[in-house]
Amino acid sequence: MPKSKPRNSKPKLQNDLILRAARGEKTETTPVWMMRQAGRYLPEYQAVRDEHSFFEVVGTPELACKVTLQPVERLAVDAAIIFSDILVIPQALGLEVQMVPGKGPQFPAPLTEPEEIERLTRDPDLDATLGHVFEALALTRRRLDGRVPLVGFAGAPWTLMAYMVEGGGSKSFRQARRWLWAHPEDAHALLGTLADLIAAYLVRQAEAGAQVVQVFDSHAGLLGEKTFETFALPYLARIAERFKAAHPGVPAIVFAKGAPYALDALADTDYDAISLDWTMDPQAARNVVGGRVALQGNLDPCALYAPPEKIRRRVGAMLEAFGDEGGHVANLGHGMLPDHDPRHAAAFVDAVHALSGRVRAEA
Ligand code: 1CP
Repeated sequence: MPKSKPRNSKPKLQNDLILRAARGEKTETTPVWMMRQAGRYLPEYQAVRDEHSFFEVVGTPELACKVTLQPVERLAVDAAIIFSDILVIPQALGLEVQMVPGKGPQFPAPLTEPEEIERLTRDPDLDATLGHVFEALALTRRRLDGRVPLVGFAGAPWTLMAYMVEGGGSKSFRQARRWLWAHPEDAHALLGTLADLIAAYLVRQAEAGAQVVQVFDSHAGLLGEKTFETFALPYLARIAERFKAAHPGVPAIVFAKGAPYALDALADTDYDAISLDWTMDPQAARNVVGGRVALQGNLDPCALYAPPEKIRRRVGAMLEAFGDEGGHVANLGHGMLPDHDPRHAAAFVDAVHALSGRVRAEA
């Protein structure tokens, strides 16, 4: 039985590998977690989803906490990531988002034209709209009891704008990209509103208990170098600057998927680490960023369809490519997929632990 503690005491962190690696330090072993590590590939997550809708889980701290802990308990990953979604920010701005089974998120009334920006709630009260996320973070931090750090996150301005204008997932996000050329000033106004809110949201997440934060620019790769520099980079930089000014000791990670051309500029922002997708070569990335930032990633999520022995070999190659100078957080190059086998996720985590020098403690 755990000893009882005074209600507000902060339990000591027993595993701070990810905090140190994200700051660029050399660690005894390489920390590992997976984007979308809580989700449909886990039967225990499916069991919760059989009883509750997606946004019910996100909106109920007890349930969000429960599914956040599932991969920590099953897989012994080195970080928990709070169960939520990037689309809670558009919701806080007053847009309705529905999770349609088999289709993903859908906005019944997207921002089809710039005049509709006026429909958004300016300056929403974060505690009133997203208080459930802060409560989930505080609860999860207590239940983790210092086992591993808790990661908070938000979507990046461009990625959120892409969903808000397009109305849902899309291959090309043509409507959202149309805005950048047809209505650049309105696009900048929307991106600025999003950046201010996201920065404030991440600051509050750290106050509530997040010990690392990650900004997901999942659709950065749709932009191209110049467009990224104009419509994504300044807003990503603003978020990091505000966040680090408020929480200098909390590592901030940025994931600009599909945008290798962004590495050099991102390394000059205030992010501590850059997450690489699986198409990026770790050594080439290291050559570009030098010692300016730590790196995270980057096994192809589809490599988890290979047999466990092959996963282990690929993990070995990945660790070698990132080198042994430290400053590496192992992860996938994008999220877990719904038909992944949880045993293969375990093979990935165990291989990082074993091959980077640690013998996994027997459960
Ligand atoms: O039915 C279900 O259970 C819905 C599946 C699901 C899950 C498990 C969605 C819908 N969101 C999530 C959780 C989620 N989303 C997390 C949880 C924490 C974790 O374990 O990692 C995180 C970090 C996200 C972030 C997120 N949502 C991103 C960025 C990361 C990425 O994968 O690129 C994006 C783009 C979204 C939007 C979204 N939410 C859900 C879906 C299916 C999508 C993608 C839609 C699309 O573009 O087609």
